Amino acid sequence: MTSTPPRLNYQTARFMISAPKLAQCPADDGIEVAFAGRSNAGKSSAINALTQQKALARTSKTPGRTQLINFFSLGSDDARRLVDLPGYGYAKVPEAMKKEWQAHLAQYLRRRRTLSGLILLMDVRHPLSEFDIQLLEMADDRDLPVHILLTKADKLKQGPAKASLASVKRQLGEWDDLVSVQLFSSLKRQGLDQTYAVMDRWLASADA
Ligand SMILES: Nc1nc2c(ncn2[C@@H]2O[C@H](COP(=O)(O)OP(=O)(O)OP(=O)(O)O)[C@@H](O)[C@H]2O)c(=O)[nH]1
Ligand SMILES: [Mg+2]
Repeated sequence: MTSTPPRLNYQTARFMISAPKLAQCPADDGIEVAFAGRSNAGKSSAINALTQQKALARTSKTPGRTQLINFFSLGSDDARRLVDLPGYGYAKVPEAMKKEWQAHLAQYLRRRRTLSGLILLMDVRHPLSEFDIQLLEMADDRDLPVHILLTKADKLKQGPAKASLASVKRQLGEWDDLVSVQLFSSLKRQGLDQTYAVMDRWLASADA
């Protein structure tokens, strides 16, 4: 099977700015696709794999590393952006701080007009946490399309990975008009084409 190259050149992504909360984000013009998920799910690794840059988004063995909303722009203007959102659910973070990050994340998801799609990452071995479900509900409230990446697919054999995919699809029953799902591995570069197709659809609109 030959794969069609992505329409947008994701390799041109470059770091723009980090914002602690919605008020400090860049002007709400253009189009954004945001990456959300539990701490350690592989958000930063996925952004690096998709943009073919080793260290664009910082990855870490220490969960909870990405605590800011990080913006990356594509192409020569800042009209199309990828956004690395703070991870949630890291056990060792004090409860008050967790609540604060979740509030900033929720504000971004609810209010950001230019957000045109959400890539929601979940470790293929631990999908659909309580907060993942809350994000799906927030997205549903504003009719925001969500594409789920079941990450670290390389950690499972093909059979169990497919079983996890089928199980998540089944559980998403009520949301299936807005939500799609696939297996993904940054390490093995598995599933990139499928993700590009979704991102292209969200980002390549002429009115950015
Ligand atoms: N085996 C495997 N490991 C991965 C994959 N993607 C990420 N990892 C590892 O998982 C850990 C966390 O990855 P990150 O990309 O930093 O995760 P994150 O979601 O950005 O984490 P926070 O910024 O803490 O929210 C790192 O040790 C990565 O090397 C993958 O596809 N396969
Ligand atoms: Mg990160």
